[in-house]
Amino acid sequence: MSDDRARTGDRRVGIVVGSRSDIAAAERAMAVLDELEVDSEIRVISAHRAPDLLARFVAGAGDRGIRVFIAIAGLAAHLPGVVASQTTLPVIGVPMAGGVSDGLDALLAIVQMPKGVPVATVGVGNGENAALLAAAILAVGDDALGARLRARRAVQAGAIAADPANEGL
Ligand code: RP5
Repeated sequence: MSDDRARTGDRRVGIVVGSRSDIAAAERAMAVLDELEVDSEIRVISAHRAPDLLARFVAGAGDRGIRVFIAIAGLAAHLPGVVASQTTLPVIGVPMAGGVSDGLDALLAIVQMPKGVPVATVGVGNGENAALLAAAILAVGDDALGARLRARRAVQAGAIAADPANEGL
């Protein structure tokens, strides 16, 4: 984080996990955001065990500069929907593995938000894609960030082109 942003406390992405057991996915998301020079914060707040704290987190997020949420949860995985119910900022849900069908339960819970309150959904455990989608949303109003995203794509494509299996293509 730059000194300026540290001073203003401007965290553009709010990452929240339903349990400490989900923290690795949050850290993967934060690492991608760091790489793209997007500030973020990680909070550990269960939607059902600490609903008042979650409401305070969402209500105060705008003042901390948060413009996009990433909400990560397993099992009933209601956290992303509960966050989305309290804000019109974009919410990206990350379902976590575990439960009766090892993440399919959480995936369906998040992707099947009833109409009226949307949650964007990425793959099970895919904190990286949640971060990239959050950055893409922010890049709509930030050309420099858009350029960093394009550069990252170019690096990815270059690495695949450089695979010895692709010699001559
Ligand atoms: C959800 O239940 C959490 O998001 C976590 O994925 C799952 C299990 O939570 P713990 O029992 O580990 O706290 O609320």
